[in-house]
Formats: sequence, structure tokens, C-alpha cells
Amino acid sequence: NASDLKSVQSYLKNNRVGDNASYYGKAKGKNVIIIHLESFQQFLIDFKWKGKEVTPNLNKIYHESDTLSFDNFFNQVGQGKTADAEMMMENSLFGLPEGAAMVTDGTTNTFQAAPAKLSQMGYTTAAFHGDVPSFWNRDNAYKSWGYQYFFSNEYYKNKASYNVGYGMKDKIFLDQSSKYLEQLPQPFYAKLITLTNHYPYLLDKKNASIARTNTGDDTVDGYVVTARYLDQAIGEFMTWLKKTGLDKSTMVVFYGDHYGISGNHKKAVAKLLGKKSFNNFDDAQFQRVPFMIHMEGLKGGINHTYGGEIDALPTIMDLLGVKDDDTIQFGQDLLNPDRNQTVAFRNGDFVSPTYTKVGSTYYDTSTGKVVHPTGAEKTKVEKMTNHVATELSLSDKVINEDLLRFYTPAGFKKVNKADYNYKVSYG
Ligand code: GP9
Ligand code: MN
Repeated sequence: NASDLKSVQSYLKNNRVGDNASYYGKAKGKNVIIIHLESFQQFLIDFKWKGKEVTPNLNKIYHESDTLSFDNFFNQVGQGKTADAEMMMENSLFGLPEGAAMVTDGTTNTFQAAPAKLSQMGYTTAAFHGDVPSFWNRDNAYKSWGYQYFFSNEYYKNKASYNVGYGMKDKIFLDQSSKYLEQLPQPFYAKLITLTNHYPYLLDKKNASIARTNTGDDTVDGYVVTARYLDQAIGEFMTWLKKTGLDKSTMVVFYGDHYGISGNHKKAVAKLLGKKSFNNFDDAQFQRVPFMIHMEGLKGGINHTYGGEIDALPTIMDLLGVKDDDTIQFGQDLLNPDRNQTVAFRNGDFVSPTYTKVGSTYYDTSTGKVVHPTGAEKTKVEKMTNHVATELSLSDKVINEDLLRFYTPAGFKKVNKADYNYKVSYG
């Protein structure tokens, strides 16, 4: 109830960090394209297999001087996988400890999501995904989030050979999506969700352009093949963006939604990475995913701050010059040097520049060694553990008790789901 909201608001008031003045509004009024890199992990960046770069196009973007690249950015998903990533990226609210909040609460809860906020500022907002609209309850949740358009697979010229795994192949999906993008009134906010690089990483031979790895674990050895295909699709998309000149007026945000290879393949991952062993600490570090913000004229570079998907929205809003100091959002602007760098995982574990917690074990993040902190250090890790537990439980309260219906940020208009219809209507 409303008093629960008070506890959330006082937590946020004490934990909020502001924007970074040197970046604030640098992308004001620009188009925004958000590219969801399915199951794409940070270790793939600059990774070579048999002397070949697996992802040359993303590597190039990662290192460009007008790309802000975060090399300590973590996925924070729970069982909701892609759905949890979308919930965090566009609401700065965590998924739930079990299930997928986008499914259980996406239809009926009140949200104050990025698409709604930007639509109210005159942006055209659209989501694109080559799968059925009902997957992860997107067709309902996107109405709660205020997407004006949702181009699901019903909007695409489709045939059997255009699909593999969960849906459309990324090259075909991105090519057809670009035709719609070109027609969106500007400024637009468009999210493109890729699919091909998805467990168990299947791809037809003619689309493969790198050899499978040889760890002997069937689901691991296809990963570089679909990751490279995704990378090629990104390369083709960025070529199109330049050809249209849209690259001059668009901020492109790339993020990996979660791990591709789960912690059940430790032996194979050790082989893949050429490591003697791969333990729980290594698996926690392995949860890094790319977060890259590319825009012509942006002061880029590799930013080492420790953060995660929950922090993406305040960072993007900072760059767009959108006021968000009274929202109910748990993230902190990645560009603010005073931010809290303890990155909460959905199960209460965390990574930080100093300590990593996995279950009841603490590690020194810089050495990977198990530590048993005492005295002031013990107080420190206990504080970090409590901070993560509080952050997660308050976010869960917002979702489970639908607290946003009791509060509307200044200048935000409540979303009316009935205003949206994503049905394909020809003619
Ligand atoms: C399907 C796709 C699923 O639409 O988004 O991704 P997952 O949640 O399995 O990573
Ligand atoms: Mn996913």
C-alpha cells in the first residue's frame, strides 16, 4: 500500500546519485536505437577462435572513440532471462526471484517506462522482435510500457528458411526492420531484439562463417557460430544506418541481455577460455555483458565502473537530458563517479571492485581468492550484502504490490493501455 511506497521512496532518496554534468543532454532530441544482443557475453569482445575475430563489427564499435563502452557491466537477470533484461533496461526495476515479472505483472501493473516517458516528449516509440507477439507477454507488457508500435513477426515477410530456433534470423530481421525504421517519424526510440544467438546456438551451414569450437560440449561449441552471425547482422545494420545518414542523428545503445553459456558448463568454458579451472568466482565474473553507447561526437572510451542492467535507464536518460530525479527506479547513472559499484545479482550474490559474493563465500575480486573478512572489512561486506538484499526486496515490493499506481512522477501522464493496438492492419 501507499506506506510501502514511502519506504521505497526514502531508500531511493538516500541512494540516488545525480547525472554527470559533462554528459547531461549530449544526446538531447536524438533518435535512440536500442539493440538487444541475445545471449551475448562480454568475453566475446576481442575473442578469437582459430585466429579469427568472432565479432569484428562489435569489436570495432567497442573500441571507437565515440563509443562509451563499459567493461564491468553485468547482467542481473533471474528466471525471466530476456524478459528480466527488458524489465530492467526500460523500467530500472529488477525482475522477480521466481518467474518473469513481465509475464505475471506486465499486463495489469502500472509502469512508468522509457517508451511512455519518451512518447510523452514527442518521440515515436517502437519495439521490433522476430518472434510471436505473445512471447514473454510482450504484446500486453509493451502497452503498459507505452510502446506506440510493436513490430512482432506478424509484420515481417516470413518463410520457413527465414527462421532458426526461436524465430527470424537476425540478418533478415534487421534488414526488414530497417525498412520500418526509415519511415518512423523522428525523433524515434526503437528497440530491436535479436534472436539467432540463442541456446542451443543452431545455424544452417550456409550462414556459418567460423568453425565451431572444440570443447566437446555440443551446446557450447555452436556459440561462436551464432555470435559471429549476429555480429555480421549488426555490421550490415550499421552500414545501412550510415547509408541513410541516420547515424548522424541517432544514439545507438547495444546491450547483451544475459549469459549465453550457463554455469552448468564450467569444464567446457575452462577449455574455451584456455583456463585450468573455472569455479563459482569465475562464473560470477563471466556474467559481464556488453553495454555500449555509440553516437557521433560522443566523448567515448572504456569506462571501468562496476554496474549492470538496472543502471542503463538512468544513464540513457542522463544523455537524453531527461529529468529523472523523482522516478521510482533502482539504477544509478553509470557516468556518475560517486555511484555505488556493488552490482546486485538476482539471487542476492554480488560483484564489486573489491569483493565478490557467491552464496556464503566472499572472494577478493582482484585475485579471485576466497577471503574471510574480519573487523572493518567484515562490516564492509555485511553492509554490501544488506544493501543488495534491501535493493532487491524493495524492487520486488514495487512489482508485487504494484506501488507505481500510488505515485506519478512530475510531468508524467499515466499510461492508458487501451490507447494501444499492435494488430497488423493492412490498407
Ligand atoms: C524469445 C526470446 C527468448 O522471444 O526473447 O529469449 P530468452 O528469454 O529465452 O533469452
Ligand atoms: Mn535472452
